[in-house]
Amino acid sequence: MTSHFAYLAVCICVLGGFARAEQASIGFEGPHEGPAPQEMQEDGYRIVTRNAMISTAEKSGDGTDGPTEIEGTMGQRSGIAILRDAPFTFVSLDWQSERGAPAVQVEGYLGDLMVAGERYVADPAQPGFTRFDAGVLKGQVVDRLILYPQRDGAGMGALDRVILEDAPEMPETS
Ligand SMILES: [Ca+2]
Repeated sequence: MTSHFAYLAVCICVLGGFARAEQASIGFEGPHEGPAPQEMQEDGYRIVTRNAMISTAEKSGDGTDGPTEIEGTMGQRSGIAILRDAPFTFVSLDWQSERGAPAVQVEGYLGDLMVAGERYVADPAQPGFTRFDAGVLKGQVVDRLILYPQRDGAGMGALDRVILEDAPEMPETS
C-alpha cells in the first residue's frame, strides 16, 4: 500500500509540473459596501486601491464574478493595483457602463518598467458587463497591473472579473 501511495504522489507531482498556466479571476469579493479597503487579498494577488468604492448586491452590484463590483469614487481619479511577486499576464476584464461611455485605463508593469497600456470604453447601449480581452498587453509578462476606472459626470463604470494567468516559466523573446 505504501509504495502505491508513493507512486501516486510522484505522478501527481509530475502532472503538476506540466500543468497549464493557472488562471485567477479577481472578483473583488469580501469587503462591505462603501469605500474599498486600501489593501485586500484575492487568489494570491494583492489588491491596492486608491479612491475606489465597493458596490454590493444590496445596492447596484450585479457582478460577473460574485455579486460585488468595484468602481471609482465619483469625481476623483481612482486607481486599483493588482500585483504579486510571481509574474503573470493580463487576460481580460469585465467593464460596464452605468452612465455614459466610461473608460477604464489598464497599465501593465514589470518592476519599474511600464510594459504597455490600453483603454476600454463601455458602450452605454449595452446592458450589463462586457468582457474586454487584452490587446497590446496580451501575453506580456507583468508583475503589476494598474486599472483606472472612470466615474465622473461624463461616464460612470463598474469593474469585475479581472482574469490573470501565470506567466510562462520562460518568457518569449519575440
Ligand atoms: Ca465580483
